Amino acid sequence: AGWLADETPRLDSSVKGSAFEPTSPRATEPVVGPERTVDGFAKAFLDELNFEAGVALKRSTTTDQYLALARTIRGYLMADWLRTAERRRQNPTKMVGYLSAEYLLGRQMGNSLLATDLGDIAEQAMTSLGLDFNLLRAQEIEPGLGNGGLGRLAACFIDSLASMDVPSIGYGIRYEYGIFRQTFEEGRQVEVPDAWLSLGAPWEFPHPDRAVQVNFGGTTEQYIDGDGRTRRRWLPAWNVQGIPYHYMVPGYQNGVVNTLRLWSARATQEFDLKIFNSGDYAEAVRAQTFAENISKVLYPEDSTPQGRELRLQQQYFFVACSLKDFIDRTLEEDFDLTRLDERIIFQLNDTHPVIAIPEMMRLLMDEHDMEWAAAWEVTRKCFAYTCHTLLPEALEVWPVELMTRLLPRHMEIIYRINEEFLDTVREAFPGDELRVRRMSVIQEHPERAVRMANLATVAGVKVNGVAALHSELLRDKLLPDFAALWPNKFTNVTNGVTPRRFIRLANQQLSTLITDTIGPGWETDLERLRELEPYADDAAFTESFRQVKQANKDRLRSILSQRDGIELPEHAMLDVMVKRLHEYKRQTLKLLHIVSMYDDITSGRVRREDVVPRTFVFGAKAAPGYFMAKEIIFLINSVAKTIAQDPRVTDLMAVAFPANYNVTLANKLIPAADLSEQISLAGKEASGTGNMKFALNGALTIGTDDGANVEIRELVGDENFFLFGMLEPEVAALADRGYTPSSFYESNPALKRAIDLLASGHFTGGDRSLAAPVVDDLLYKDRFMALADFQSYLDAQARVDAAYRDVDGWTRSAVLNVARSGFFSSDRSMRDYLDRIWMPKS
Ligand code: GPU
Repeated sequence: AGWLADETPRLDSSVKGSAFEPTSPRATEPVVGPERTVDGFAKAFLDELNFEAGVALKRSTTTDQYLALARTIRGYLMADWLRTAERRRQNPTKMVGYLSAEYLLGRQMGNSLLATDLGDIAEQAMTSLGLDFNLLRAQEIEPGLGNGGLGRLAACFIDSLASMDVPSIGYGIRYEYGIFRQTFEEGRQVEVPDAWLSLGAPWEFPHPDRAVQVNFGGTTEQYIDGDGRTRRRWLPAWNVQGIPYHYMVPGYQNGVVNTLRLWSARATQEFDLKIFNSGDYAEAVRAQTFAENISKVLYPEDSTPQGRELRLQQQYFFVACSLKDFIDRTLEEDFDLTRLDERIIFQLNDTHPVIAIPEMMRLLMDEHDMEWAAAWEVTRKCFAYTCHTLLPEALEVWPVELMTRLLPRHMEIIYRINEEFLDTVREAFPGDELRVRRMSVIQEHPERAVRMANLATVAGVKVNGVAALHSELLRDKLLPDFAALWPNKFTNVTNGVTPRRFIRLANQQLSTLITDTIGPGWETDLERLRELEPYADDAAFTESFRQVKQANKDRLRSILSQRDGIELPEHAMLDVMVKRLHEYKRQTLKLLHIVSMYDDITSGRVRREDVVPRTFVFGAKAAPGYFMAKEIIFLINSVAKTIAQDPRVTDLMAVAFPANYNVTLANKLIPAADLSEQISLAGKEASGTGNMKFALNGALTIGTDDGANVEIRELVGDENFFLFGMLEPEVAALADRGYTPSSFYESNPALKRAIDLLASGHFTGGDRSLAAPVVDDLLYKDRFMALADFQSYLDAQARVDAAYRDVDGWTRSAVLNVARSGFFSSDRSMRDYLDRIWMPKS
């Protein structure tokens, strides 16, 4: 009987000791990694290749070799990983649970080599075996489990948490297909599925034995429990299981390896058993496909959720798995759940995981026997909410009809949370029913729906924006009623980026120059970059700095030539705009500048010798259903092609739009840039994080007074930043007066010429209709006021040209950008979250 029981796979990890192995003497036995020598590495590599993959070196493919190399490197991290986990378990303290539907990790190999400081050893070992190390590294398909800024921020944060040895765990979804691969056909975006797992997945550790069950659908009912209490329970209609996949999150050379736990959906045993019981094999397999769809693909909308049922299923799926996973962990130490907040703070990365709030209530009440009041008391201490937007269309709302059908018990709980909350509002603001309606978690029009941001704000200990300006606008414009009720709930944590990936890995030459100048250690103490300030006037240093920039440009030229067949001029200012394609980010404003420059040259309005040659680089994916974004991509490609074929301008300007901008390409592009374009309409970009990466790599910013640009400019100094455009209050005032873009077109000759040339069909093979969607939108709608900021932008670009002609002045500014941007390390962001939100010293 024992044998049979052991062979039955466990469905439910609430069985004690199955989700997390109990501590035993065995668990503390020392784990010894391979020897840290070239021979030791080569031997470990051959062991992986021969004994794990079953391939002889002589017969192995590049893929075999890449996989063996990856597995060898992770072998060196293993002892630290097990030790970190054991240390945390022996000394349970409050942890950070980062809940995020997206992690835009980027390639793992380089980061793991950096964390272990094994780069040289690995390279020599591969060379000793006659293998091309860089070719193997290039095999890795980056895990693109995120759309853009929000997902990349999550990846930077977990990197910092590990590098700072903060007890923490990241929870998310293991999408089988990440963000689509972008290709261009005749200048138009075509999406290709991102089968990132197809070559094998050497960085992940599946744990099917630790599966968790997740329920959906059905109804609820009242019943009397054993103690005679009236209670409610959920009678779900169907379920799936979540299989955890563990990823190592290595700290920077500190012996710490944290865990990222991503969930993958599988059909439950119940589905499998139906295969035998019903005899309807095909139906059972179909059901399995249905279950597995839940983690099949990342939704490619950035900041504009589409409200699809599968997306709500994804959100609940990963949140339910994660909460159960964590609660089981605390139960292992016989922890009293009424004190759960002493063990965890869950950070909600935007509204995507906010369904965790009613799920926590359900777990505590329905599964752990707590009363409403006690459950609410602890739940409201376990969550904090980060908002990443100001666009009203980006705030998620879920129709009550859908919510009731998919998660009926949660809908009941949300109603009750709302009832009690609205009582509080009525008490604080008697007779103000308009306010009550505005603040309600349930919206009535255009359809009854749950406002996830309101729910998060009601339940969260804190609500934060992601840059100083954004947090202010969030408090005063997006959620002012909540700020009036709970002024102390609102706070700011300015975003940051990890210097390990975005300086050390991306810009090795600059890193060496920095270390040679100020000594080591700046990678984990980025404010130390300040020590570079005096060198802004040091001839030898600035000469080296310029050489580094030129080397990065040369490397980029060769990458774009090989990767995309794009040939770029050797000496030109490199002007870069890389980010998701979105109207509020205003790629069209950049395009108008390019067209205007082209027009000035071709019409002879400027003398050729007065032109500062520029190379413009775009990188941007459009959400597949976002019509206007795709038209803008087409128009940029059309302009790029026309310019490349016009001998009147080819020595003075070039436009490159490499397809499939991703983390890997960002790492090559950003270090090469001279000018960083951050030109969103003021009040629309919550923060931006690309802007920080550029500044830290010595690019100057041309930007609006928006998001983190505000703080970048404050730190680097006005004279090292090209500010233009309306300020947010001016934008608001213009919107109130009524904005008519055509009046700007009529009254500004340069703008009129640029738009007329675009509209003429000059860039679209003579076909005016191809440019019309973008041009007409600009002339008659222009929701993000590109025309209103056009002249100011052109003026700022003229200042850029003048500044760039002064080589020494420009280099000085670039150095100061690096020296003064240490604030934008994600380590500092994590410190701020710890001090202000996660572990405040009350
Ligand atoms: N952001 Br909402 C996303 O990348 N995706 C989203 O769905 C939402 C916001 C971005 C903001 O647009 C950007 O300004 C910010 O820097 C980033 O999140 C990280 O906070």
